[in-house]
Amino acid sequence: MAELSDIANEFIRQEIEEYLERPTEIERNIELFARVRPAMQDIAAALIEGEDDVVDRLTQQALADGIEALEIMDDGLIAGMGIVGIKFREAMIFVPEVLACARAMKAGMNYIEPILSDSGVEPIAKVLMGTVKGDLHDIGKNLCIMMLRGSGFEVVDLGVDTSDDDFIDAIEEHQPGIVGMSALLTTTMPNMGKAIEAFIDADVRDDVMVMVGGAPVTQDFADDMGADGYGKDALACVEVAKKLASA
Ligand code: B12
Repeated sequence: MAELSDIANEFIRQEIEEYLERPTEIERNIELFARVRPAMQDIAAALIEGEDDVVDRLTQQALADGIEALEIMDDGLIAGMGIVGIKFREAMIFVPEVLACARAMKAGMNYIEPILSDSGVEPIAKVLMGTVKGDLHDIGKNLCIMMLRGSGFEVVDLGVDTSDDDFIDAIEEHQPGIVGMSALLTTTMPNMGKAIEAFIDADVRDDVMVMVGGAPVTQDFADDMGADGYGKDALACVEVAKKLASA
């Protein structure tokens, strides 16, 4: 079993010590960061700090040093984002910090995405994501999309204020395995259930798995509307999508 002192990067050691509380998450992150090479720890640290220019530079450097794009994504960017997700869940950081980290992730992914799409890595599944009709909140949806893409899903982003017809047209056009819907307002939450009913009427419900999320959405609400999955945050979104993709 790895020890905290096995992690070369002092900032990462401090993050684990100061911010992680759940024993399973502490253990998992110690094992992870003790295993990854120091250059990847540095990328993760810069991402956690929201330093997009540093992530940009270190990602380019790592690629120039011959490190595989997949390794940089998994061991640097996603590993760092894992800690960000936990800190956000525990209200240790807030939206502006998460957005800075999201920008840093994007700075690295700008170099990684074209290489991965060229290298023939098969996407796990295709996911359509949209914020439902009447709702303009997209920060959470965009975080989910970023985490999904980072985890090997192909994602079609339908944006905000997505009508039932927009979803249905996109299902017919893109033939995704999974449709993800986001809602942040109690007034727009019911539009998720209405969209599912519209999928049934349009005879496309059986073609897709539906996952839902957004701050006011709960597992009970998801069950009541007949969704196949619910995730409370971007980490859970990836877990749910993986489950639905293999169902
Ligand atoms: C930022 C914000 C805005 C921004 C949105 C900017 C943007 N580009 O998104 C602006 C200023 C535009 C805005 C507008 C409004 N807002 Co606003 N807004 C917020 C605020 C402060 C943060 C939302 C956010 O981004 N959270 C951070 C993200 C990361 O979290 P998240 O969205 O929950 O997403 C996570 C999970 O839910 C999950 N998830 C999300 N989607 C999905 C999808 C799937 C499939 C899965 C599995 C998981 C998942 O994963 C995400 C990442 O971890 C919230 C308060 C709050 N604490 O939620 C109010 C809030 C949502 N807004 C509110 C209101 C009332 C409004 C307005 C009506 C205000 C007005 N009078 O005009 C308008 C509505 C506009 C509209 N038609 O949509 C209320 C809603 C109240 C309610 N009960 O319905 C809130 C709760 C504030 C409050 N306490 O009153 N808002």
